Amino acid sequence: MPDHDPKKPVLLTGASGALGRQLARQLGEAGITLRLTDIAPFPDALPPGATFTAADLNDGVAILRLAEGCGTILHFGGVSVERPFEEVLGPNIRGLFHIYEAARREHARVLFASSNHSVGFHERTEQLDDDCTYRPDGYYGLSKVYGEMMGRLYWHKHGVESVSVRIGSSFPEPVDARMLATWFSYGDLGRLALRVIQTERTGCIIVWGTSKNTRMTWWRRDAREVLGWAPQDSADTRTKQLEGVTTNDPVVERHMGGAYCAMDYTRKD
Ligand code: 15L
Repeated sequence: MPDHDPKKPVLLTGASGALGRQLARQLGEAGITLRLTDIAPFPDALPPGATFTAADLNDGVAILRLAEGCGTILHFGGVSVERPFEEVLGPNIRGLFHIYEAARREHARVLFASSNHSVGFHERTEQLDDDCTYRPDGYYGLSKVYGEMMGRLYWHKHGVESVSVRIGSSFPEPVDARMLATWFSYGDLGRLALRVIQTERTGCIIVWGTSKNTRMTWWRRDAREVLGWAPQDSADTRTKQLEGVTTNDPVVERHMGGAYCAMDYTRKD
């Protein structure tokens, strides 16, 4: 397997989304050469040395071309909330295959933006490690399980390295009681992405994407020491203001995935 080269360009998919824009800014400031792509136009000024090319994840040839010469692919593209199956299928299932095929051809590493919704139906009283049972809470969460599994397939069969980050809630600030556990600051996300680019060898690993939230913890062991990364920010400072910000839906409040679990929920017992 060729050595990972952190100086090669980095392909960032989903660059025009909320997290993509944050990463473009932070990684641009860190001197990373970025190749940005999204189906939607990039709304900000391009970071120095960066290029933007509009592309659909369904277009395998476009993705292969974009990845040419890249050492890392930060995959934040695709459907990022619960949607009907047919809408998830193209970008998140076929598109993910295109990303991993490109990584295989370029011997590139993948950061896969996975989600807490891959394990959303676990109850909030549990403490999960990275090897816990998958419990997707919708078609979106199911596509994240598939993405993590795709990483394993390409690792065992082709030696493609990947870091699946099970992102909690990455927003400017925590806004409700659930986010006292799930909040992931933009700064912690950016520093994690930088370590994924710079680490010599990662293998195929999973990291919980949350800040240093100690007031409420659902997620424990993972492979972060491989990256030498630890979160610095915390939702703890907002505990008093947010602990009462809950819903009156027992399905939402019982499960880690919150509102996603309650969408189209028809179980009676
Ligand atoms: C996600 O995976 C979504 O992309 C984001 O919009 C939030 O809903 C987040 O999960 C969350 O669970 O808070």
